[in-house]
Amino acid sequence: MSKFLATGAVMAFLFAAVPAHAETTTATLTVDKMSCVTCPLTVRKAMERVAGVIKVDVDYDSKTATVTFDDEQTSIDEIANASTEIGYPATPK
Ligand SMILES: [Cu+2]
Repeated sequence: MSKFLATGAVMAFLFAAVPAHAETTTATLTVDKMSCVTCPLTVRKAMERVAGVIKVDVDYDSKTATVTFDDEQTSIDEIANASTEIGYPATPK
């Protein structure tokens, strides 16, 4: 019995040590009002501040942002809002 409990405790510890598998989603947004080459940096910083965002690539030429995020922590709409709030209206493609 005590051996069973000890094994259970070890198993629980091992499971707790392994991070829960997070689902990630990659989505593209259209970003308006970018008027110079430093605008994408501003947009990227704003999007990266959203909790759950893993990776942001903003392309000035195509006026798009490609965002990878944990969809249990945030959503594409929240990320779009972060950009819209700083003056660059973003729309999920
Ligand atoms: Cu600019």
